[in-house]
Amino acid sequence: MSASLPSRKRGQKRERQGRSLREVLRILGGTWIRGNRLENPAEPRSEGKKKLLANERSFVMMIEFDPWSTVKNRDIDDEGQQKFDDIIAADEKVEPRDWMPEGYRATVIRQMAQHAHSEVIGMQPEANWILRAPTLLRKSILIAKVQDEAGHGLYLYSATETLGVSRHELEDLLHRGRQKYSSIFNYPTLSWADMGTIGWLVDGAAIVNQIVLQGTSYGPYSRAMVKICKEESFHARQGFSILMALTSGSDAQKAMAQDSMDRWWWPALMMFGPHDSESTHTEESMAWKIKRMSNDDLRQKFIDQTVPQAHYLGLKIPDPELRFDSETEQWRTGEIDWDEFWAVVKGDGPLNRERISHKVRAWEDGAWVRAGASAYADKQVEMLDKSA
Ligand code: BYC
Repeated sequence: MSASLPSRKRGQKRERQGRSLREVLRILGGTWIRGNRLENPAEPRSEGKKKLLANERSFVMMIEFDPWSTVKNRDIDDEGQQKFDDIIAADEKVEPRDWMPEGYRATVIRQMAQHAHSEVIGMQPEANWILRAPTLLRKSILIAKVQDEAGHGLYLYSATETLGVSRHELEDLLHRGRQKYSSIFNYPTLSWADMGTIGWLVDGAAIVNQIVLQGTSYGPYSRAMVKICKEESFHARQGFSILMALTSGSDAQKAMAQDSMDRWWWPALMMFGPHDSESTHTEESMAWKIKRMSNDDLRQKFIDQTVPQAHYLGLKIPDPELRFDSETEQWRTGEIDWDEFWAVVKGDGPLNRERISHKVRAWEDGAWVRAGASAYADKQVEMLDKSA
């Protein structure tokens, strides 16, 4: 896909900056502050005042949110814009110290936050099977995998923090349903075979996407991807190993593996997002080199690598229209159920409510740990001050 830089036009300040502040906050899922009033752009104005008290905390958070500083500086940066354009054109990395258009910053925050949330919410379906893993070895591997996902979330929240937004703020947006996480984690894990299928298909899809994201233009995101990809490849292999064991086992084990394949195949294809023609962000994100391949191209890459693996396992792909196109040497699938996809993305999947309420509960239950850690950190600072 070829696209020119969206913010390149000179002499048109507003256009060059890409989006209005209201739009930036909408992308971030944030709150709009007008004078001393606080309101959510998605809600009618009359609700604004009522929200003031309820949202006091997020008011403070949004004030601290760095996009404001970019917005304040919106008129001063022809030189910054030129440097930014040069970095993108030269395929170099944009670093936190660099000036960047507010639309770029907001898009990177949105994507990285969504990615971090996915890693963290993604722990839930697998944690469900830690107590029921069939052997001690499988249990310890699964624990290590789930722990890795927490680590991935932390790298990604840390990378996002370099853009002036804290993990706490992002989690708050997630808890209030203002930011998303991957649709795939709203499906239930009904059997042990699902641990294999998640590793093989879900981590497999994530790797296809993330290998390409190593080349993303935002430096901290790109570097986080390198370590994450290494760990994800272990995850995919452990999933494949579970399925190898099941598909070479008893008839009941084979049936369990096939049932799992039947349930996860289509949701795994949905992980890559809507068709390019329906994708809101792809064109701009590709021009800014945040995304390096489009949703459909990544999905196709995943399909082409996965179909032969399914055949090797002796699993049937639940798609009567699947066929090999010998001209392009690619596997062609039937159409994804986009109604299902959008229902899940909009919060109506099988487990959306459970996933978020579990996450919020865990956050609330952890309040005493955070309080203890802060008190300890304050004490350390006090002691350092005294000894200085
Ligand atoms: N689910 O314009 P588009 C893991 C939204 S975790 C939910 O194409 P974009 C693992 C999209 O946000 C790895 N929402 O978007 C962890 C947008 O809505 P907004 C997870 C989706 O961003 C634990 C709208 O639809 N990987 O491996 O250009 C255990 C239009 O879409 C989805 C990542 O997060 C979806 N599937 O492209 C095991 C990868 N798809 O924001 C494993 C990083 C689309 O305008 N993210 N939407 O309201 C990306 O690469 C990109 O964000 C996407 C979407 C390709 C996913």
